[in-house]
Amino acid sequence: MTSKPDIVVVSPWYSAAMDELEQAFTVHKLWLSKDKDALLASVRDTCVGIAGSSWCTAELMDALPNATVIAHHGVGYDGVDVAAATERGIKVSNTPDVLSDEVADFAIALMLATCRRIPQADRYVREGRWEREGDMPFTQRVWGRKVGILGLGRIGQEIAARCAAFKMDIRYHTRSRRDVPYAYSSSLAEMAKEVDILIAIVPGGTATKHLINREVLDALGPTGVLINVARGSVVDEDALIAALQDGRLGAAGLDVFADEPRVPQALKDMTEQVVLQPHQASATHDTRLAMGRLVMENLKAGIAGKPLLTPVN
Ligand code: A2R
Repeated sequence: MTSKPDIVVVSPWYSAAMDELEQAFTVHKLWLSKDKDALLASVRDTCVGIAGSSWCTAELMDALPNATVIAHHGVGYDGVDVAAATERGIKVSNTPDVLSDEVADFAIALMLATCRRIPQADRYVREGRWEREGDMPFTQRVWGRKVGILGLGRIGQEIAARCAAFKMDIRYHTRSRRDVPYAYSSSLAEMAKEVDILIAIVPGGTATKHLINREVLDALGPTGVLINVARGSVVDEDALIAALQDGRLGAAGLDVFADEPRVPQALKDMTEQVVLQPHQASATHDTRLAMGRLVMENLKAGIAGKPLLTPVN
């Protein structure tokens, strides 16, 4: 029996997909290791691939000099030092497309939950307030309203298609205009001024850090709703908290945060105007299995010296 290639996995993903990975590779689990340096030293010469769902630094690459591929689990790869990988001749992949519909579904779910106050209404029933106090206060309409989408890539376009089914008036902001039947805004703040709901679905990283700042939040205004399914770094979280506390922003539905899994207490305390989710937009059985399998296929291709299925660099 030929031995299976050694790979190092930085952080885990869907367990059924991890099981399949272990059938194809000898998987060294860095996140479980008490002595990470010793683990890395033990596979320094034999490790041919790196995979993970969170980070990959130049230091890790240097500790595993025979790795030819870094297969990232997730479409956003802001935790991976791609420039360092490219410098070292290491190929990098991510998992686009297979999660686009799932994340788009979730963005719509979060928009509905936030505007129609579904978690709050659930609590209203459970806490006996319906019986004691009568009907709960009215909520905000979603269908037919103006929505602005920050980022109109693979996922953004799926969100837009779903918003169209809700008869919404759709605008978008990206750096370059697209050939789509939606109104383009060259300025994010201008778009925020025009819309009722702003949905963020751009990549993370320095280029998009704090794109949604105080100016944008104020433009969205006291009845405006922010939905973030992009990255926590895209929103200035302090400015968001202040805007919500001051009533300068109406409500927010957040699946991502600046320092996950830690969420500021101020956001947790705002039970009426904020809906919080634990970064779960793509987290269904089917989609996580598809993402895990794509990681595995990229690893196999990279190790065999073939082109990656979904290359980043
Ligand atoms: O700016 P463009 O024309 O390259 O459009 C991209 C847009 N985008 C930006 N828009 C405004 N300001 C920026 N600095 C900026 N940087 C990028 O985001 C494009 O329309 C969109 C990204 O689309 P895709 O690359 O197809 O990404 P996908 O698969 O839709 O995923 C988006 C992100 C992931 O990176 C995760 O962070 C998150 O959704 O789950």
